[in-house]
Parts: sequence; C-alpha cells; structure tokens
Amino acid sequence: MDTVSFRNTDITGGFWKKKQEIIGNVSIYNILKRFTETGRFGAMDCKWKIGEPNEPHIFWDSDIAKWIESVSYIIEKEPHSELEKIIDDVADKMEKNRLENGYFNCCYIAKNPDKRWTDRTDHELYCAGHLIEAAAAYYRATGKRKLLDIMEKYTDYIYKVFVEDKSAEFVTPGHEEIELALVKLYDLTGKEKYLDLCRFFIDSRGVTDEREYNGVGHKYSQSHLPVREQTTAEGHSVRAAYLYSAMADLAKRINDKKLFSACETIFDDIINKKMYITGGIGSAARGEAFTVPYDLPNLTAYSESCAALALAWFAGRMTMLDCDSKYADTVERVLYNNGLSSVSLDGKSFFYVNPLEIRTELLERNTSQENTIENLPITQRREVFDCSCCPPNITRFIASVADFIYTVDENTVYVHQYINSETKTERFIIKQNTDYPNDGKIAVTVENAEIIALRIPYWCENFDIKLNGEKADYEIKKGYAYIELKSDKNEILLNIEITPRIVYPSRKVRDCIGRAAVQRGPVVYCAEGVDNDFSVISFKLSSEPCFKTEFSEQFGTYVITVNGTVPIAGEKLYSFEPEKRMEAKIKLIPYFAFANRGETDMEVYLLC
Ligand code: FUB
Ligand code: ZN
Repeated sequence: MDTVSFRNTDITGGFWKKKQEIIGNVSIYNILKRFTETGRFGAMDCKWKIGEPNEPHIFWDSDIAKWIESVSYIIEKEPHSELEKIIDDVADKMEKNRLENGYFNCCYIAKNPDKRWTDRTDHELYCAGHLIEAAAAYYRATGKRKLLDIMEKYTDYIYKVFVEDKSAEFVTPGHEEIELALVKLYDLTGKEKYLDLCRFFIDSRGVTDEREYNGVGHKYSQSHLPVREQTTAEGHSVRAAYLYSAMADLAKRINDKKLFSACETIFDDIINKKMYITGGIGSAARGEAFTVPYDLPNLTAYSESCAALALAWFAGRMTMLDCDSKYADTVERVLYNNGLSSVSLDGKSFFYVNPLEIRTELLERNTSQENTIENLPITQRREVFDCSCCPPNITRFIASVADFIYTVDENTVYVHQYINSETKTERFIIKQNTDYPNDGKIAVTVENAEIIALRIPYWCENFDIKLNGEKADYEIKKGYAYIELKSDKNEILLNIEITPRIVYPSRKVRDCIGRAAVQRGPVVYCAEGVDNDFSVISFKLSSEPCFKTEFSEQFGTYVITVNGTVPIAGEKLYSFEPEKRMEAKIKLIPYFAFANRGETDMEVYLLC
C-alpha cells in the first residue's frame, strides 16, 4: 500500500481549507518575523562571537529548516517569489559557511567546529535531519537543487563519519529525527546509501553501549533495548515518536516484519495506556516524557505539540503497513484536538504544552515557588519560545495534512480522512465533497478503482452507505467498509451520524475518576470559565444529558450546551451534610479553541 502525497491533492474548501489559509497567510509570516527578531535567521551567517546578543542555540538550524519545509509545502501549491528568495538566501549562506567536508551546523560552526560529533546530546544529527527534510521539500516544490546538493554532500559526510570511519564519539543520535529524514532522501534520490544510513542508526540504537543521556537513563532516548525488542513507548515522547515513525518507514522499505511488529506493539501501548483523549502524548514535564501506564494528569499534562504531531506521523505511516482503523482514528484524534489546539485561532501564536485543565486560582503556585519541578503549564499561547520547536512543526503539519487522506494499492482506494478535496494519482481520480467534521455526509467520487475502503470512525454508532444512488453492499474489515465498484466512475455517499457523546475514561486514569468528557464526532470539547458563570470544575453532568448544538463562526464548528448541576454556594471545607446542588447548563467549546479569549479556567473532564 502506498500513501497518496498531499502533492496529489488540493483541499478545495471546508474546515481544513480555512486552517491552511491561516497557516499560509498568517503563521508562516509571524514565525518568520519572530525567528528573525530572535536571531535565528541571522545565525545562518555562522559569525556569532562571545559577548554578542542572540547566542545561537544547538537546534536553531532545525527551527529554520521546519519553517523552510512548511513554506515549501505552501509554495508548491501557490508559488511565491519573495518566500523563495528568503529560502535561497539561507541556502547561499549554508553553502558559503559550511565546512569543506560538507558539515553544517550554525551553532557548532560559530562556537566550536572542532568539537563536532563529540556530544550525543547536542542535536547535530537532529538538525541535519530537519535540514534534509527541508531540502527535499524545497527541491520538490521548486526544482532548485542548491539546498538539496548541500544536504546530500552533508549526508555523505555523515555516512563517512558514522558508518565508514566510526570517528564520532557516539553511534546513534541523542535525538532521533535524521532516520525518517533519510528515508525521505532515499525516496527522492533512490540512493540506497541513505536507506543504509537510516538502517545503521535504527539497528544500532540500544545495541551499542552509549552513555546515559543527561543522567536520565537509556530509556529517555529509547536506547534501553534493540528497537525490535522494544514493546513499550518510553522516554522523551518526541524523540520516541520520531524513532517509531522511522521504524515504520524502514519496515515498509525493507519489508521487515519484526520491525513492523515492534511498531504495532508500541503503538498499542501508546493508544491503550499512554495517550490523552486529545491525542496528546508524553504526559510528564520531567523529561517531556512518557511515564507509567494511565498516568495522564489533566492539570499538569505536558502533551507537547510536537509529540502529538509525531504520533500522527507515526500512525499515518502505520496505515501504509496495515489498514487497521486504529491508526487513522489516532491521526484523526490528533488532527481535531491536540494538533489544532497547538495554534491560536488567528494563527499567530502557539502552545508548546497542551493541558486538559486550567485552574487560574492555582497560578499563584507558579509565582510563589519558582524553580520547583511542578510548574503549571502556561495558559496563553506565545508567538515564539526560547525552545521553539513546535510552531514550525505545526505549520508543516497543517500544510501537508492531505498526506493523511488516502493510501492506495493496485486497485483499491483506502479513505482514511474525510476532507473536502480533489485528488489525482497516476491511476485514480478521487473527489470528496463534505463539511466534515461539522456534518457527517461525505460524497466521494472515484474513477478507475475496483474497491473503495472507507474508514468508519471509532466514535460512530450509526452510518449508511450508498453506491451510485443504491444502498451499498459492504464488508467491514478492521474498521473499514470495503465496497466493490462495478463501474469506471462511482459516487459513494457515506453518511455518518454525528451527535455529542459522553466519553468515560478508564478508572485507571486517576485524575479522571468520576469524570467524563464530551465529544462530537472527532472533536473533543471543554468548558471555559469565560462562558459559564460558575466554577466549571464543579459542574456535574446530568445522568440524562440533553445536548443542544449551535454553529459558531468563531470556532468554525459547533458549540454545545448540556444540562447538569452545580453546588449551591456556601459549602464548608468539611461538612456532615452532603453537598446541595442546583440545576445548571454548561456551554462547551471545541478543545482546540481553548485559551483564545483571555486567561480563564478550562476543563475537559466534567464530573459525572
Ligand atoms: O530537543 C529538540 C526539541 O525541543 C524536542 O523535540 C522538544 O521536546 C524540545 O525539547
Ligand atoms: Zn515542540
């Protein structure tokens, strides 16, 4: 099964078109501005001297690279000479300032080029990986080779240092990323050497006796076991999900069943024990990491934006190996929740951390106890962070969101995501007309396919399917409805009932005991203080909830009102009387839109 690249698809309207417009018209310019002001673009001159402002950071290259990659995806659809000029300028600087052997890292070259490859924790390979992805994307978008040539020469040098000479002071990257980038470079160039290098890094992880990362143990960088023996998601969650994505990529390219099986076992561990309802992963701030199963606190949820995006990339790759809806369901969970909460509705600012609860009265804890481990997440998005990995990751994710829609094989089209769009591959022409997720009606026309497989989302209770106006015959396999197509051109109407539903988390999730969330289709909801004149944490859902929905232009989807009760004021700290409650209605908004109207309380899980 092959993926259908976003390059083959135009998103022609609806929910994601608007999101892409905001990314293309606002976010990439705002990030450009903030990355310029903070010295990131200037650092590509590699001239920084001690005492000067804007000291380059070990992964500034990756910030620039992800911005280039995002822009490449956008200009591939709509050329833009000024943006190209900025990228060409970066390529010129890299060409001028790289070392003779091809090495480039703006921080090392400015500060200590002779120390290169001495510190596994120092992100050189992570930066190289992002630059490779950027170079491949820019070449595909424009046909310009300079950046690609620079990165091919650099990759050849990395191959020499790590595989041939073994002259670096470590064997595998402390932060995975280059592995999946090497697969992209291999796919673009067809050069086996790049796949071999990816395989070298993946096969060596957890095998060689590398020193512990910052004293936090081998699990932090997934180096505790050879990858094919790993069964649980461990350590820093972005590192982990990038590695798992690359493992899935490699498993597909070399048809490695053991590697695929490790990916599936780890994936199941994530979605069954370590993932938030929003698709967030890495619940602990300490180490930005996975912790033990079911340890999913709401107030202190870390849930880094990059980690959720990486989970979607991992899941998307797994879809190519096995058409089981658990993968595309997970992509969808990220898409409409943690993926989108990462960026403000106006596209200007970003969350790095995505909590599931905000209690403004507790913020004092942050200011009165500086330097404690348990800092509460910030409550408002920011335009840039000192560590600003998330903003340009979100832009490249949304710009290429159509990557997630289809996979195909010789005669079958598999539809994983429902997005209003038009697609042309060498063989198939496919169109989707839909207002999903606001509405569950999806009209798909497909030409030249013999079978179409439609994902029936995990949250769906009722659906029907028509083929060319008649009730369709279908067979459900692993969450997909398979329909045989008898004509060359077919119209399929999938109608999925979308109504608000209550989601009860496992009682093993300590923070959620006695609480439940509300979900409408794939969209998870939350309550904000600004909409409700009582404390949202004390609202209790009725046992016979009556949902009312109303479309909100501001959020681009529905808001929900539901009935329940709130405590009558005046409770004592301790009392021999049970709490008295009165009827109330609570307004819920999509989780992805929280914190767009000033600092206010927020709850995903309501008492039930
Ligand atoms: O270390 C590079 C990036 O910065 C990681 O992926 C994020 O978690 C943040 O720590
Ligand atoms: Zn990040």
